[in-house]
Amino acid sequence: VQIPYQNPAFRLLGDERGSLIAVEGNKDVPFEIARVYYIFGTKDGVERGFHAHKALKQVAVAVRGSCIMKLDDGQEQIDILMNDPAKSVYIAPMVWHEMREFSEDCVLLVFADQGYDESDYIRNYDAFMDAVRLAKNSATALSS
Ligand code: T46
Repeated sequence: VQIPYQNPAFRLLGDERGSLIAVEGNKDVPFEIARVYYIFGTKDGVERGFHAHKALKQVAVAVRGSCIMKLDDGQEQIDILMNDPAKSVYIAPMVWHEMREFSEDCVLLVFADQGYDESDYIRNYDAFMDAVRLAKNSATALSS
């Protein structure tokens, strides 16, 4: 799979009291952290996401419970089971993503390198595929 989604596992700082994970920008995630948000209380059967970001870089982690994250770079698709607070997924720019099968207790924590900007979203799959093809064609033109 070519989609570069695997972030190294977060370092577990545990002792006899339990576990702790610290996340620092440019260290545990590959960017300076500008925004953190979390998704929780997702109703049964709900699917979320269904967009790509033009430039935003994000790292997501299910700190509690589980869900499935689908990543699609326009060529390949992969389903990732997110169920480990130490394992995160990198959502690169121009990767279409969908989340489904949220457990009732799922808390999906997301670190992002920029503030919220609706104009950075591509929420239409055909428009996403057009942008992927355009980027591929201009890369081919540049290399020839
Ligand atoms: C993403 C996936 C993983 C804000 O006002 N500020 C924010 O920082 C965010 C993230 C959302 N919003 C507003 C925009 C919508 O009116 O909250 C509402 C729900 O957002 P959305 O429908 O985009 O939620 P998801 O779960 O489909 O997508 C979210 C993030 O928006 C998105 O960037 O990559 O989680």
